[in-house]
Amino acid sequence: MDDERRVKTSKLLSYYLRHHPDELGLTLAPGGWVDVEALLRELGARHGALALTRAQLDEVVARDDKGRFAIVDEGAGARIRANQGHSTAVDLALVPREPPALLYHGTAPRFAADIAATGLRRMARHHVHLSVDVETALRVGARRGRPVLFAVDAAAMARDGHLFYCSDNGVWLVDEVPPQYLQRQEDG
Ligand code: HQG
Repeated sequence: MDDERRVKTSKLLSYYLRHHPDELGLTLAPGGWVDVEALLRELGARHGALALTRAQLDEVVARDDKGRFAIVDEGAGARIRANQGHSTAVDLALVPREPPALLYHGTAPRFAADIAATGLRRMARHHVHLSVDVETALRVGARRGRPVLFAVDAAAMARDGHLFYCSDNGVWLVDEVPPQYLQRQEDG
């Protein structure tokens, strides 16, 4: 499968598995899982040009640049999910974990003043997304132009009772980051 089609398919999977499973007549089971066969059938019915074989789906999942999806293939039929990033109501069955002392968030200049004043909010997603390293955070922020970087004092937040989760693809998730735990980093 060429890169363009893989990326297109990954975006389509994100759309349905994170945000609009209902549009394919699918319901996310706890953990965000759906039946692979049902997904392939419904995708084929609605997006003929992008119809996928199971092998092609496996390739999209395996080669996704951010590990956005997981497939488990055991027992009663294979299941697939998006590892994080949902806006639709789903219980991802995440288990709280102790975060690294520092985490990072990259964003756009136009949001920086609000964030510094009111903290990070989860906006349309289930959680605020944080990165383990500066480079990843800058890449997330650069989706919206020149990135602005905040460091998050995750150790202090954890001490103060905030729960952190880590998705299977290494994104740290938290309900909110109040402004006192944020430190805007100098622009590089
Ligand atoms: C901003 C991508 C104003 C926040 C990435 C962000 C990530 C505020 C935007 C994942 C705010 C929300 C998530 C406040 C937060 N005032 N703006 N108080 N609090 N914001 O896309 O973290 O490709 O929901 O800074 O790699 O940018 O989808 O979050 O700019 O992992 O797999 O509101 O999405 O992954 O935007 O990105 P998003 P995000 P995927």
